[in-house]
Amino acid sequence: MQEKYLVFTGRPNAGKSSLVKEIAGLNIPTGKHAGTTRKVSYYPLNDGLVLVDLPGLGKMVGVSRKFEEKINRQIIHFLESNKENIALAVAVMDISTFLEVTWRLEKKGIMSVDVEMVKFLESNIGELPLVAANKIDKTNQKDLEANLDDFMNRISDGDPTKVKDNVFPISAKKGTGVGELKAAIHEKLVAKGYKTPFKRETQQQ
Ligand SMILES: Nc1nc2c(ncn2[C@@H]2O[C@H](COP(=O)(O)OP(=O)(O)OP(=O)(O)O)[C@@H](O)[C@H]2O)c(=O)[nH]1
Ligand SMILES: [Mg+2]
Repeated sequence: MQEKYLVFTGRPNAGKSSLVKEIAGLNIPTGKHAGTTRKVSYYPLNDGLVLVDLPGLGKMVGVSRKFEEKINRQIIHFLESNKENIALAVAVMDISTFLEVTWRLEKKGIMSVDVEMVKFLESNIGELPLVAANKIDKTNQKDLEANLDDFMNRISDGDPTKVKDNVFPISAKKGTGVGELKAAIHEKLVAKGYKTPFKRETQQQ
């Protein structure tokens, strides 16, 4: 039977692997520098579902430009060739630096990779992904709200009410909000027929 995927996407260093660790209780490598996860990594869950921790899409530290491009192509290839097999996508982003990074890129005429990723997943898979707005512990409430508002405006083309239920402010490091996100992932998967995706006995350690 064709495997189905619960996939975690995002820029390098966004906190994808840290979140996967928290959500699925897996002991996998995380790191200070962008580019820790260097291959598409598969972790079987229950019900024929496989969790996929992707490398980061974008600039990595400590690898050649050629290797970085190869990995970036692999990520896009995985997402495009598996669009029928992706049960659910979770786009992980660093919300604490969102506006700062977005403005810097805009000056160079480049669109935010986080916004682009959400839009790409939405059109590729046919539904809005869940979004883990991570690293809220690194920002204050006022900046967090400004960053979240701006991000939600951008991914919804100016109608944030359409997307707000999909966006979860979290700290993978401290655990804040992770329970709510996990519950939302669980609920979406159950609605798609995966009854006990996170059941522990069949999980890889
Ligand atoms: N302050 C803070 N740091 C975090 C949080 N989540 C992850 N980090 C840190 O961010 C760094 C990157 O975390 P990873 O989980 O390796 O990120 P990743 O997205 O898997 O990165 P790549 O595999 O390189 O694409 C590590 O130093 C983590 O400890 C968070 O919520 N708050
Ligand atoms: Mg990683």
